[in-house]
Amino acid sequence: MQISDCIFCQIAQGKIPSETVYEDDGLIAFKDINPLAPVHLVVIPKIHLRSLNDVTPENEPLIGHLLGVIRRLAEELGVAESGYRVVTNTGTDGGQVVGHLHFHLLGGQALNARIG
Ligand code: D5M
Repeated sequence: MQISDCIFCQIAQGKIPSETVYEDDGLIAFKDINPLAPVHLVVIPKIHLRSLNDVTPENEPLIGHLLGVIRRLAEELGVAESGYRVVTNTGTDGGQVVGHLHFHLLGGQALNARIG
């Protein structure tokens, strides 16, 4: 697949619209198009990494920043105290559909074991 065909790269570049809730130089967070919970965000690094398997030591500060942003978003969206789930599906067996590293932030209800 060409990176130019990557749907999340196109969202990061503003070429495809999304319901963005947070953006900075390194990452963007937007509402999942097919929400599985009252709060369901997708948080991605803007650089194209196919999955967690692609993360190198050089990318680790960015991923640490991403997790910090998720924590702050959980607080802002009012789910921090009640609880939430962060999921990154990786590869075929992990159920990854979009081949650009992304983290799901799910919350706003009691999550059963299958959600995410
Ligand atoms: O999940 C990929 C997730 O990405 C899935 O929950 C739908 C979401 N998705 C796909 N396209 C869009 C757009 N255009 N906007 C918002 N959300 C989107 P995974 O199974 O982890 O690969």
